[in-house]
Amino acid sequence: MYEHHSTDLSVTWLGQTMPGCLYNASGVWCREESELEAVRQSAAAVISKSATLAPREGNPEPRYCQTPLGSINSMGLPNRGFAYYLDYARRYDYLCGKPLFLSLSGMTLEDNCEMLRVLSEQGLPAIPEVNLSCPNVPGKPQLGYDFAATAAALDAFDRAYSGLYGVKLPPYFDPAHFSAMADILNRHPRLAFVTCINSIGNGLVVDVESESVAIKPKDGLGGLGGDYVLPTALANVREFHRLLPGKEVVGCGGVKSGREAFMHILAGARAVQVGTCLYHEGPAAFARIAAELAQLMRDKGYRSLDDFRGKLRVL
Ligand code: HRO
Repeated sequence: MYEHHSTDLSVTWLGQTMPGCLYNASGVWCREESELEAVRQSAAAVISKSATLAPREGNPEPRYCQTPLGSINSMGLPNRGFAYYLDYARRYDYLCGKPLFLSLSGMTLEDNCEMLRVLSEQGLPAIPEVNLSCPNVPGKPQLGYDFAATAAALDAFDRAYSGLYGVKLPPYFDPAHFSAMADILNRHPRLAFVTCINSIGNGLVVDVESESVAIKPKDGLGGLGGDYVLPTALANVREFHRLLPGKEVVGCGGVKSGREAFMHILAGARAVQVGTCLYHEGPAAFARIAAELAQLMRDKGYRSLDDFRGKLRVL
């Protein structure tokens, strides 16, 4: 006798329940309203392209390249400007049950605070994810690798914004860095989630045939995504899940099927973002990955994500 239980991929966090666990990684399929709406139709939540106060064209092309193992990009923050995404957030159908996140990546701390103040004043249900980890603006280091500057930025965010918010972190590679960053993040009760990870910054893809780099900005240096980053992403998700009790971790990095989504949740992720795979496959990726995750859960006898979230075994 088989008992048939429905598989439940819904996620309750930030005071709401979303219908699934998958959405886009900021940067992918989210620069234009048409793209944001396509994500809203097919994913469980939506996040917009990292916004600067003023619109930006971004870096010269070619600035994105697909490889057999993933992607390299140096987009350089092309975006419509904060007012465009704010206007989208004003008109967003929050009753659809899919949270809207606004990624913010001001060129200065003051720009980030200005955007947060405007969001605070508007009292919209949209949730900020402040990007501390853009690797691709020439001359601008990733804030998340400067611990003192990150601590000061979070203090300023707390003053500028009165609601719950999150940050997008760069990947870390040493336990000393996980623990130093966690100590800083833990001082901020309204910092409700961290998204791990942004692309692995400043990789170099080389084409043997042409003896050339693959993208134009920064003489070919760019952020890596896809298969290259999965184990690094999982390490960051697992470590921050352990080190940030009471906060949520959103997994991002190398998700291209139900199996990688499962790995992120097993490592502790509350929700899972899809970047490189979404870029290559389009929004149909969400239904495919969700169906694969549900099948894997049925095979294992799991009925909800709570049955295995954060339960990765060690030897
Ligand atoms: O626009 C970009 O070049 C970019 C950003 Cl902001 C980011 O946070 N991560 C990334 O891989 N590319």
